[in-house]
Amino acid sequence: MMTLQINVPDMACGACASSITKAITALDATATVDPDLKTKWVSITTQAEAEVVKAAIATAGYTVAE
Ligand SMILES: [Cu+2]
Repeated sequence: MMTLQINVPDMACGACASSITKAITALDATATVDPDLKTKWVSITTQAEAEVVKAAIATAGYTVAE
């Protein structure tokens, strides 16, 4: 397991946070996802690769900041 910090600037509300959380738990059911709406950073503890997690967030319709 490792903890990723991913910046998602267009995560605007609880529904966004929920969509992002679902997208990540869909690829790793054991993942812990902690979205912070104020800072727009998502803290994710997961076995999945960072690039795979970022791709899942993008597929859910959100832009991942580099
Ligand atoms: Cu939203």
